[in-house]
Amino acid sequence: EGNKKESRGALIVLEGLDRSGKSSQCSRLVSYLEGEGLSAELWRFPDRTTNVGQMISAYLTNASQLDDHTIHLLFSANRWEKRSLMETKLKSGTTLIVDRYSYSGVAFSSAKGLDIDWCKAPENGLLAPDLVAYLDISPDKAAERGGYGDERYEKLEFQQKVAEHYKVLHDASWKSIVHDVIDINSGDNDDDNLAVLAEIAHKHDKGKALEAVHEDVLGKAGVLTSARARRKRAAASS
Ligand code: Z5A
Ligand code: MG
Repeated sequence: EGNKKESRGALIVLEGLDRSGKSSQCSRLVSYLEGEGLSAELWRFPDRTTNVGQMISAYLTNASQLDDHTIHLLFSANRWEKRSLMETKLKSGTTLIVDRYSYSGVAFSSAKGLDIDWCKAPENGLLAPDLVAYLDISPDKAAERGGYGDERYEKLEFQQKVAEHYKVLHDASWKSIVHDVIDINSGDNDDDNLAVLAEIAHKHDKGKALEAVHEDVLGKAGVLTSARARRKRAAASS
């Protein structure tokens, strides 16, 4: 029993604006963890392979129109349809590195003007991440990265609103997230930061029971201190 609990995988979520580098960092992290002999898988939301995912994809590519509430619930349903597989994988010891999760759900829909509590409600009961790392990039800088594609949300003005709403989430309920995760994305110290994320993956696979399903997924993020921040602290105290 005790052993089972100790060997569960960690649930690690990367969040951020379009082009913040989530997909790049997620796959680097998975390779890194595999290199350390850990079982790790890369997941992403939306998962466009399911029926619900195809409806989402059609909406994002402007092939269909949907009411804002409807698409919000579809994004959430897309996570719910994956919940039990997610739980099985984690309990069997696989660490999941997830590219976007509930935080995107709330930030994007509330950026359109939907009530934030209404947006959070359908996320209640999904599995709580052990860590949410927010890749903080300014919308302008993100836009410079090869320009946006032509999906529905890929416009500077809307990304600026989304950034504000991620910040609202952070201030209101993401208290435990440490901002300096950010420099995972800065180019320098990149490998250090991967190591920090990996360390958290290791720590959490021995940590709390997965049964600790969150009441409110938006209030239960883990803490990450980057290698750079730790060095800064060490330098200051010596
Ligand atoms: N959405 C929602 O509304 N509700 C929900 O519940 C969920 C999502 C889950 C589709 O998401 C849309 O769905 C998304 C949110 C909404 N809309 N927007 N915006 P998606 O996951 O399919 O799309 P995305 O992740 O936002 O787009 P992306 O372009 O894949 O971004 P990324 O994964 O963060 O970045 P990347 O692919 O790693 O890198 C982007 C480019 O930047 C690429 O050319 C890289 O080579 C470059 N890059 C990456 N890192 C760097 C660094 N460090 N320096 C320089 N250049 C870099
Ligand atoms: Mg991506």
